[in-house]
Amino acid sequence: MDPRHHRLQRLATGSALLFACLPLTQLQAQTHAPVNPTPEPGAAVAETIAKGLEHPWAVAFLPEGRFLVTERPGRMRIVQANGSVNPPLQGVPEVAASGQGGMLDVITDSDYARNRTLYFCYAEPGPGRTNSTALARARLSADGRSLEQVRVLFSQKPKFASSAHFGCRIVERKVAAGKPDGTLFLTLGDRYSRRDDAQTLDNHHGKIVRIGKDGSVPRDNPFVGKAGALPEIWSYGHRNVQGATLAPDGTLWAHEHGPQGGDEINLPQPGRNYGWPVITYGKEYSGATIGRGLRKQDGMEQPLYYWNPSIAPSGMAFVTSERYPGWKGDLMVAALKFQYLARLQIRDGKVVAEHKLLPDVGERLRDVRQGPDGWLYLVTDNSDGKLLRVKPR
Ligand SMILES: [Ca+2]
Repeated sequence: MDPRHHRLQRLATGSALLFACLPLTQLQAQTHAPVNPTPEPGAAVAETIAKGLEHPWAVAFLPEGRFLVTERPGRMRIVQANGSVNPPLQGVPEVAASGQGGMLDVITDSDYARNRTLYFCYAEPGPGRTNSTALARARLSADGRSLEQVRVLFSQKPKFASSAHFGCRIVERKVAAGKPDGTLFLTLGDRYSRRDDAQTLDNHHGKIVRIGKDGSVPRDNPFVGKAGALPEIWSYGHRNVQGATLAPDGTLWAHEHGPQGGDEINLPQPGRNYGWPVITYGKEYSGATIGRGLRKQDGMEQPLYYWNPSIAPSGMAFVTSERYPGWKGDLMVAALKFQYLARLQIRDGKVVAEHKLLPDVGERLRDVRQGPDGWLYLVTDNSDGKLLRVKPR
């Protein structure tokens, strides 16, 4: 192994110990430094609602306590409140189900009770072996058996032959007083081998885009009318964003997979550059530095928080309910790599503590959402995947 890599590792370990010894007030001053997670194996339990789901990727919520779950190989199913799993919905488009690609995120419209509308994203097949992430709108049929009026609102450009880094979280934007503004955020990965594209605006690799619910481009998007820039782009310089949500104040929060180390949380603002691959707190999987090995550069945003080692985050949700004593306002992040649910305490807009919940689930966690009943729900990334409800012990 590269001796420089050993030195970096020693340095990283040294800083982690230093930060662990600092009181919380000083941690806040260390804006971007990771905090040592505190294991809390006894703080929560996971109740199994349903199993036998094949690589479920997302869970959304329907009236009467029902769930809508995607399965990565290309299906969407309703899970009844009692946990019984319906047959797959009819009318789902063909997906490129390979590697990380397939049927990915789903959300329901804020006015679902009246319009039965949902939005979903997936790996959309293109010519040859190419694909890219697409965002579609559909209506659930009155009998709950099929998707109707399926319409693709957006397709990531360019299509590219890769089975990795699709991003693919959807967030309905809400502005003042929780009022929807008629637009959706969609997160898009860099397709793994197109990382440099994340720094140029003539493509959708490594971007977060904002799209009208009717497929239009919002006129107040930051690059509208700018020569050479695609007008859907909201923010850029991202690697692979598999978690995004709105904070209670309406701010967009997102996390993204770093390479080896350097998973990040960002608050993507319009027109800003989040740095990948020019700046990163991670390294190549070989241990080599990425680019010039920079962590900061003018004109590029620092992450709010980062993980080193990487936890491979997927899904995120703020606790806004009263279901969990002491957790209100905390940010929950599901982890694929170390198979735990992270509870991040936020003070003055900064992460001041991280707690590791549910280490005993023993499966990769793909999504975390808070349901309309105030409980947190998870799906596990497994060929026999589960839908779980989190309860305080
Ligand atoms: Ca970054």
